[in-house]
Amino acid sequence: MFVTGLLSYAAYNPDLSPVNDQTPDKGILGFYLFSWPTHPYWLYRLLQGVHVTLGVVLIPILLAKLWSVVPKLFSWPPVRSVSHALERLSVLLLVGGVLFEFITGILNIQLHYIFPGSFYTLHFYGAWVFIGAFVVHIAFRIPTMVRALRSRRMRTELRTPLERTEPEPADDTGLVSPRPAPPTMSRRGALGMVGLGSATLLVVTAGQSIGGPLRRVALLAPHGGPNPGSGPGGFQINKTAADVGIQARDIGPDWRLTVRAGNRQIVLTRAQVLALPQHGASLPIACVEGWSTDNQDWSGVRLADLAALVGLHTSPPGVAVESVQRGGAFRSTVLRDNQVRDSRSLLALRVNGADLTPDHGYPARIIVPANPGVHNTKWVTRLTFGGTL
Ligand code: HEM
Ligand SMILES: Nc1nc2c(c(=O)[nH]1)N[C@H]1C(S)=C(S)[C@@H](COP(=O)(O)O)O[C@H]1N2
Ligand SMILES: [Mo]
Repeated sequence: MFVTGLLSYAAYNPDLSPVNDQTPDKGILGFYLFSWPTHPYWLYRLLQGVHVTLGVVLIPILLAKLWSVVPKLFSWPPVRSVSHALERLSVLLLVGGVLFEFITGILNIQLHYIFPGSFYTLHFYGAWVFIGAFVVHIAFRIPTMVRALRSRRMRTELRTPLERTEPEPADDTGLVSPRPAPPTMSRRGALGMVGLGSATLLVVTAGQSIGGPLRRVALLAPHGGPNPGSGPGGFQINKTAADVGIQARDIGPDWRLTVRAGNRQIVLTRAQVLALPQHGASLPIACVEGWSTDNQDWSGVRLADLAALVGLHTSPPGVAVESVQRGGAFRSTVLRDNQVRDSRSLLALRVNGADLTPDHGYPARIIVPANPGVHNTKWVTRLTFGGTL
């Protein structure tokens, strides 16, 4: 979770802040090691699909794990010595951190996309708290873990029915009851229940990321599930034009595209943009919330060709993108030079053989391979090459 989470963070191109990443006071935690690539085009779809699907599938495992140590969490007296106090503190950060990450993550994918407001920042800092505490916890617990796993064989355990289920032998961990009641469930029953819970969550979630026939059973998916409509624009919509207050006149005949670099600027009507060389690219939309569309056939003008229109014929720089959308978090973004230079990176005018629908970003939208959906700005009106916002 931590690795795919940090990769999602890197995919925002956080160095292009303050537009792409508005995490306050991130300091050295806000590091990035590389420019986010455009190959393979499905990279972000895979990584963020794994982050969110794995997160959902881990819920029963997390709950079972917490249940198994519950007596320890409330042991009395809470602190016995300095080293005990430190260990308790690390457990507090570990359990608190993981619950916090799961709760914020699930709220985000189920209820609301809130960027760059508090979710993104809280989940980012929560991840660092969690991983710090996790590393400390593992370092202290590895010997116990190895001993416990070596003490019995998985195969034997799975063959033991309820009537032959014995309590744990007494030990000094404080987790074994001194006066165990008769078992009500075998260990295999407990494992099976958790496994079945996870498998069920996998089935009702994974389709939003994997697509294909699995989409039909993605019942827990608020966006990536079945019934995204029909026709050329019949794929998932994150925010509709109405949701974000796009008015008919913003995207009607008066719409213009402004392309700038330094003090060069050109202004084009949609017909003029359509008269430029049109290129196709088959690419998905992969939202940071983990859902994604199957590949769609986009067509439009290459970002590199638009850079050339304002004099940047070789090695174009990055581009600041602005939408007609007035308020809200999605108004603008910055794409980096490697994204502009990829020949599949388009200012798309059409999808699946028809004009974009208003909800998919008509008159023009960004589509860039391996780009998080959030950076594929809809209703684009201005591109500033080499510019920041
Ligand atoms: C220990 C558990 C977890 C860790 C360490 C973790 C870590 C991270 C990190 C570092 C990021 C990138 C920074 C950010 O965007 O804020 C991230 C993003 C994200 N995580 Fe998690 N995460 C965890 C659990 C979850 C769970 C359970 C879910 C939901 C099922 C989830 C959903 C998300 C989403 C939707 C994003 C993208 C947010 C955005 O870019 O706006 N995470 N995660
Ligand atoms: N202007 C603008 N562009 C936007 C958004 C938005 O709300 N406003 N949503 C973004 C997000 S989060 C995603 S996932 C994609 C979704 O594109 P779609 O609705 O065409 O599937 O558009 C992106 N571009
Ligand atoms: Mo998104």
